[in-house]
Amino acid sequence: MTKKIFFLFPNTANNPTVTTSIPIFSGIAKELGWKQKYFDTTWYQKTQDSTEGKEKTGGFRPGFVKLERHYLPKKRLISDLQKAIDKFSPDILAITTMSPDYEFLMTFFPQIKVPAKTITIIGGVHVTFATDEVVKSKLFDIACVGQGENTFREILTRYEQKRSLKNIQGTYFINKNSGKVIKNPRRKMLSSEEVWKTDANYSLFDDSYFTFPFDGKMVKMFKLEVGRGCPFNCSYCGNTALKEDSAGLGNFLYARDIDSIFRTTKKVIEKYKIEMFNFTDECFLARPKAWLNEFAKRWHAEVRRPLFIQSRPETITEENIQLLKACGAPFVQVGLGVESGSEKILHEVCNRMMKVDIIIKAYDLLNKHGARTNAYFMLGFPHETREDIFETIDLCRRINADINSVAIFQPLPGSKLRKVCLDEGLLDEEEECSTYTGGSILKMPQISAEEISNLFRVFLLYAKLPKSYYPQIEKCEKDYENNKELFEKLVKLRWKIEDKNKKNKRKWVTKK
Ligand code: B12
Ligand code: SF4
Repeated sequence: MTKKIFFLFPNTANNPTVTTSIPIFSGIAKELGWKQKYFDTTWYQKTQDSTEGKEKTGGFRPGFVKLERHYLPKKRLISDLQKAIDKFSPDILAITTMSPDYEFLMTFFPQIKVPAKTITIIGGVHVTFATDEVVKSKLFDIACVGQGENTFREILTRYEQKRSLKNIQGTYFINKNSGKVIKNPRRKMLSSEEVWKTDANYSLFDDSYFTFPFDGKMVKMFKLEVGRGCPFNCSYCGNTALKEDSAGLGNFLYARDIDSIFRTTKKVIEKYKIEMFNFTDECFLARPKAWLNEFAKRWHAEVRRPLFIQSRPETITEENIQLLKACGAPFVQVGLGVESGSEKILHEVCNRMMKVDIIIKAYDLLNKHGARTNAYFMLGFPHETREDIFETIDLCRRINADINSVAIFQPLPGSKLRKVCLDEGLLDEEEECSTYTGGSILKMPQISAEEISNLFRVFLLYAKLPKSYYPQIEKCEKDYENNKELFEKLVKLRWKIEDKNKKNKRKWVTKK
């Protein structure tokens, strides 16, 4: 009989997300002839909506949320999921989670009655970072630690062959009744050739998963994996922890095989009429030069659609900008992690080892060439003071990026900075992380969580309006309840200034 697999993604965001892993696993299941069903929590309203949060702070344009769809009430989630599982009656239930997703999963999954015959397997970075916590829940039969491609294939193959699932490398096997756990040895990391060997299957996802608001209209956009891993070691980032986790097991940095990139782009352009590509690679320009040149040549010849990339400020050089131009895309949006304008925070807390000067130079160069720019800022770091935050605000004003994303620091499981927070008594182990717009969960002597949230709300007003507005902004910061009208007036003014600013920017001229 055909075997059946049910994929579950407890998406914490109120916008459509295709995880990188599920299409890969779906491709493997398809190859092995399994029937598949997909369920995610995207369309159920969450308690915290970071999109709305960003609109309120002027991070997104007013009206952005209205462009999005209508959501189902959260209370329907349990009954809908239960019905879907009962109807499909899967042999395997496979769940993927990052830490916020896992916390969300725990708000509803314990109430789901999984059929007795179904094997529940869970993986994702949260499982790698917090394996013991996942195992202790006694909700899963198998926890996958680290990369999952070969582990997943082996689980499905053994299941079909009616072989034991107890001793598969890269997994913890859990007896849900007794709580007894078999900790199997880790699996070697995949070679570059192996990573993209599987033909990822996107057929579980309809058009709505690729439709996003962009510049006031809806566009078809595809998140494309072109590399994995990052060579840097920032203390707040999961990449640093994953690198350490893979030590001694093999490769950690991957540049995707170029042929497989173009096979995927062709496929999705045809199937979903994709207009723009957003690379999931966090440091695109750190890939090897020869690879980047070959990529640019082929993008120009075969795709030539707009590109969204992320990189590090140090990688923004005249040479790399020419390389981006050589892709022939009508525009390129470059997102850089800025995080802080305080070198104390960048060096001593974030381990970013970067001078503020380098950040300024990177944006000046991108602005000169007319690239679209995105800047990511964070506030609420351990040891950060109000003065440090104002250094970040000043930097935001100086670099003049088109899009500014502001977040509140969260001590995510796996990150080095979480350990620092715990060691220094700034964090209660049981405290759950919030979304990046939700608020600080640290207890710090020099600044309160309330002050961080207040500064977060008005960050972009301080950064974008003339300094003569500071007394008015400060009123909104310190007494928002009694100054909501003023706040809205200032947000509108901010957008007016941004629009004028945009017109003055130079155009991105591509290579013909
Ligand atoms: C691309 C990316 C995204 C994409 C896609 C996310 C996704 N779910 O695929 C987007 C932009 C949507 C995203 C969003 C967020 N992200 Co993100 N993201 C990444 C990034 C750069 C790469 C992830 C990736 O695609 N890796 C390749 C895939 C194949 O790996 P993988 O997902 O880990 O899966 C492998 C294994 O974990 C395992 N596995 C996974 N699931 C399963 C399931 C089973 C059953 C099995 C057997 C195995 C298995 O096998 C897979 C193949 O090897 C990572 C950094 C990193 N290096 O991980 C951050 C990262 C995962 N993101 C992170 C965060 C915090 C977020 C957000 C919460 C941030 C926010 N703004 O709120 C949101 C979450 C939104 C949501 N929808 O839930 C953190 C997570 C830290 C943590 N402790 O959880 C990371 C580590 C970066 C960081 N700053 O530290 N993200
Ligand atoms: S450069 Fe970015 S992706 Fe790399 S370790 Fe630092 S924060 Fe993480």
